[in-house]
Amino acid sequence: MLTCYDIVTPFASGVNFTLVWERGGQPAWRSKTGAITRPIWEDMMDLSLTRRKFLSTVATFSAGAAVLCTIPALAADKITLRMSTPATETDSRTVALSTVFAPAIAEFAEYQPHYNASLFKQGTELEAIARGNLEMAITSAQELAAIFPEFSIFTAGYLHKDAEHQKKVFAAEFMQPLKQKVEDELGVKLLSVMYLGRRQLNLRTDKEIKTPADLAGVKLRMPGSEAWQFLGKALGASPVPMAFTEVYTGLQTGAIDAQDNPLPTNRDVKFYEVTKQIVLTSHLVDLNYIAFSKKVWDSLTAEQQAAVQKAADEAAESGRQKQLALEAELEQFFKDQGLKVYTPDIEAFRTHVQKQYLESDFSKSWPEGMVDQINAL
Ligand code: KDO
Repeated sequence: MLTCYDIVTPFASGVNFTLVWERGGQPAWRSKTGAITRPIWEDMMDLSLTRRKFLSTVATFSAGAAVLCTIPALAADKITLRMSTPATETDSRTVALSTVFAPAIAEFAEYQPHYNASLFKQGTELEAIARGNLEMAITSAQELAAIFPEFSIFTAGYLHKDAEHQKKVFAAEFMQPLKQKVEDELGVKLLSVMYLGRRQLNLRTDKEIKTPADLAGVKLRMPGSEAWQFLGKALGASPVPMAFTEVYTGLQTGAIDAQDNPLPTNRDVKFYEVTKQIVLTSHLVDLNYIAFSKKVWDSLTAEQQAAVQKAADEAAESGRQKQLALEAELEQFFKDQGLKVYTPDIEAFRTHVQKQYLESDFSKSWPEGMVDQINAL
């Protein structure tokens, strides 16, 4: 129990009460002797009293009574931010969150990461946040597209140019209504964009892949959602849905012939141990968003919100720089592991993939003129 301040209440003038906040409980009035305890809402008629309202109440009352309130005792009552992801704890994005994001907000929040989809299955995190069962996730445009079809624009192959372009798109004016919709309708705030990297094809077979036609019949694992499956098809392969955490075994047993992920991911989860080649298609400059519960966001003070936003942006930047550096050096690493690493006919892939997207139902949901706006950035 945290004892706070001596204040004179407007409800019991002349009587000196101590306002107490019980950890995980409710604020209450207590007499100097500790004899009377009654919930504050009996006085305030406010059943939805939050900690934030409690603080402002204290400020109001104390101003009237000219008694100083000190807040520090309440700082011990931190919020918990559970974050669920299929990624490992050594992934650049998760490292950035635990080493940059978490310490920056440690004063008022306890960051609690859960890796390898150990808390929520890949693709179910947004719903978990919406239901109040999770506070944070590293989500994808493909997952958002399953709820808001217009997000499929960011899942289209060969659209984003590079990491900087992703940042500009996320910060662009035209992005605002989309972010707002996710906030209003799902209760999820997209804080910042994280760079996952250029997705490359990674096969357990050694047949050379030069054009989309060479992928005919290749069982290419893609994550579960429709937008991901479409990308696999657009590349010319036969897409197979499979969770990220099952891919290594899928490649090892031959349940799938190939998977696609950026080079840093391929190294992080050791896909090179069970594959023979990496084809540098760079078919998707992939991103993730730092997703944050709107309900939790609304419970924070303006200063705390600013701190969370800043911490998220700094973590995203730190992760981005690490991924870029890794991408630059890993080609040699895979060659040293005995894999073939080569560039196919990129123009053939680009033309094939872009045509499929423009002719698809996905493109019908894209906001008018947005492809041009993205290309113009
Ligand atoms: C994957 O399942 O292949 C993928 O790369 C999809 C991404 O959106 C993201 O979920 C990622 O997995 C995980 O964070 C693991 O790196």
